[in-house]
Amino acid sequence: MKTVLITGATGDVGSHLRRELASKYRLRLSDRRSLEGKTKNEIFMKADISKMSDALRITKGVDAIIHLGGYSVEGGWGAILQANIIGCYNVFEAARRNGVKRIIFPTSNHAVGFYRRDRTIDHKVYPKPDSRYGVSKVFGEALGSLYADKYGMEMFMVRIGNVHPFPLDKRRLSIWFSPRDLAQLISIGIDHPGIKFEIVYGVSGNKRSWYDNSNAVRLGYQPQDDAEAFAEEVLKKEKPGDPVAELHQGGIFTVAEEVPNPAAPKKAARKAGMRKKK
Ligand code: 15L
Repeated sequence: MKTVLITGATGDVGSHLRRELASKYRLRLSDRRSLEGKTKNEIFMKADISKMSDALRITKGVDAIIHLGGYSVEGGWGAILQANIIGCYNVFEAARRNGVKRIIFPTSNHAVGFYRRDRTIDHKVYPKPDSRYGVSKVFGEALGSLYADKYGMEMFMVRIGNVHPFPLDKRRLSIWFSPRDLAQLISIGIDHPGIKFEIVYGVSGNKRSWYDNSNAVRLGYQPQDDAEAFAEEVLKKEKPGDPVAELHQGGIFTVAEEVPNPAAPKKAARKAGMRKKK
């Protein structure tokens, strides 16, 4: 059985993955926050991945890494820098030094969020980040590309839409990713032989998708769910949103601004740490 490290394991996506992958892999979980209620197939290592020494400690001896740890929404630059730029570099570099070849990097729809909703995009489009958060995800994709080409590492980049048991609103009808489809695609990332550097979209088989996800299908992905089953219910509750946000795939992230309160960036940076936040 492979040993798989999940960073940022106490967050939403980490919690879904723990439940879905528990019987397939030996899970090593890591986060800055403490973890409650681990199962017998899991071990937990508390770590702050903005420190290289911690990144080296948690990546030692694993077969693959799912690097969820980081700031998971738009935020002030200080928080994004620590968690998503420095933290990501430390984990990739620690993996290299420890001889771990395979990394599954959950990038985001926000790496391409400034594409308009009337366009279907595939895995080859040039990034169009919609936020500092989106830029940090493009950084992770670029770092993955460098480590694949330069060091022969195996990088599986999943541009995740929104993971939730059901789609939350109209925008998410196009980018919804059910927990079981998430588990299937991440397992492909862990087990598919011969990965060098791949970008796929982490979405279910949604009728309203903005993505041509043929690269994921080529690698064996067969989504089981489609947000359309929830469309009527979701659209009934939908209220008119910001018209600029609604033009772009990233939605509200395309109009979000730096927190104006001068006290906020410090607080945000302190709060953000390495944890996976909704
Ligand atoms: C993301 O990348 C975030 O991690 C998640 O919290 C949601 O905001 C999601 O995108 C989304 O676009 O709905």
